[in-house]
Amino acid sequence: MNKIDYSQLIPNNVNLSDDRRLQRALEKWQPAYIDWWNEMGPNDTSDYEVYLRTAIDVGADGWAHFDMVKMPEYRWGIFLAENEQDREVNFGSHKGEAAWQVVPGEYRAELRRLIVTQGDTEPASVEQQRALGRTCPSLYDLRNLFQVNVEEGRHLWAMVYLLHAYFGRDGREEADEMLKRHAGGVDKPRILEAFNVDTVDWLSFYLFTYFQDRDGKYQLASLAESGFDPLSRSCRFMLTEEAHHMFVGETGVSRVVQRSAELIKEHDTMDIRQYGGIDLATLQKYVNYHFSICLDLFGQEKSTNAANFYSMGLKGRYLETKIDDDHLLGNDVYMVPEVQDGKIIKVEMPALTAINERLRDDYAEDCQRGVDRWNKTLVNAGVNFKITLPNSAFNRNIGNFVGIKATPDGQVISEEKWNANVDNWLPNDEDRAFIQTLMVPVTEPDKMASWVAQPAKGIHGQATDFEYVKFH
Ligand code: BYC
Repeated sequence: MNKIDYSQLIPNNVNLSDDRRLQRALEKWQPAYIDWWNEMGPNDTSDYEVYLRTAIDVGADGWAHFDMVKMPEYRWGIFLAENEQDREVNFGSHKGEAAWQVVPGEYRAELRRLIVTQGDTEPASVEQQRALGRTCPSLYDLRNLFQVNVEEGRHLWAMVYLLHAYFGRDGREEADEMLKRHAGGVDKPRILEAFNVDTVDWLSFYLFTYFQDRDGKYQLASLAESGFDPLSRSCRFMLTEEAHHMFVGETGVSRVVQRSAELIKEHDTMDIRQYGGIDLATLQKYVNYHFSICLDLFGQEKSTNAANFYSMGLKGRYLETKIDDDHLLGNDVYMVPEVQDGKIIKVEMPALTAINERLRDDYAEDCQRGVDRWNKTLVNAGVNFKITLPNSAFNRNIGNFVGIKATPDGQVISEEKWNANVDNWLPNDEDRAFIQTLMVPVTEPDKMASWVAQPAKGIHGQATDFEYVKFH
């Protein structure tokens, strides 16, 4: 069951050929997907040969195969993680029942909505990043960008499979809509706001893959707990791919920090823009921006949607089965931040309606770990600067802090004070224009742009000067 069948038009490990109707429907969607890739995917890259990994098996060991591939010929397919014998619904009012192999009729709308929201982000990110190839800091980075892009494409396939296989006609319609909404589209934008902003420079790309893909990790992990088993298995395999995206982000920022530290030491100044480096004050502003827009992706602090998804057994908490409680949350409470009398305080709320907030907290804690590692690089280099994550009230557009102006360290301030200081906290036009000046393509093997250090090692045992992308 788990072996991937590559002899099929659509590689899969779900025995697609046993279900002719489904197979035909997906084979009809495939050309539309390829058209979308050619139109909305990485710009002008159809002839490039890229050192890509492809899934060959969903088992724990060595699922990946590496080869030079033209991206439109990448074998996108449908891969579910291995079946877990006797899996149960592990939380909510159906706890203890056998996990569902078909959609529970009474929760159809909610489940479809979750799958559509998740699915929508995947092609969105490819669209957001489509122009980056023109300004890659190295071939190594270019290859990583394309790897991320093809895997986001595959994640769309994962959600489209669920829609086609389990939701009939309206599922197929939703799958079609996935290719019609576009990041930043005027008429049909993507569903979640952070997926409507173009990723216009590589610093933003590293921060996107660090912060936004990490939201992906936490959302997928919560959906991997789902009582709807096909969704759980889809997300479990997606998580194995997601890990590489966050690696690209964490090491990307880390290489920026390292290079900035070198330039600061070499020239004995924090003002390293003139030497082709990214000053740490600007990096901090980018961190503030990306972290705050990603906090919005977790929804409102108080959410009856999230409570319902949980009680229905559709979307759990992060590592649900490892949490030591009753998994019903009938009487539990959780501390949630809000503004009272001009101060940010934490108040008790029923844990059930605070599910989004709990996931946001788990996420923020995870984000901090990488920041600590970047700061260690600065300490080791003898640079006196500490990168910090802004307070959760800073620059928020969803939930309790909408309309509140707060400093990165969590002081509630007036609109005037905000306006007077916002240029110190968030990237302004001049910062973005400066970062753009650094975005000159570097396409010789083993050469690196001025603002980022070499990676510690190459991909899959290859040397760093390996020709990861061949242009034709
Ligand atoms: N933007 O009860 P609430 C990834 C709406 S990233 C716009 O808090 P809920 C990836 C909400 O729809 C992971 N609207 O909402 C990363 C609701 O509307 P209604 C993506 C928003 O449902 C990088 C109302 O506000 N996956 O995979 O609890 C590259 C009330 O809000 C937003 C998922 O997100 C927003 N940010 O929470 C590639 C998982 N937030 O009902 C890929 C699936 C809230 O009043 N989605 N609203 O009309 C979910 O679990 C939930 O839908 C959300 C929202 C967590 C997003």
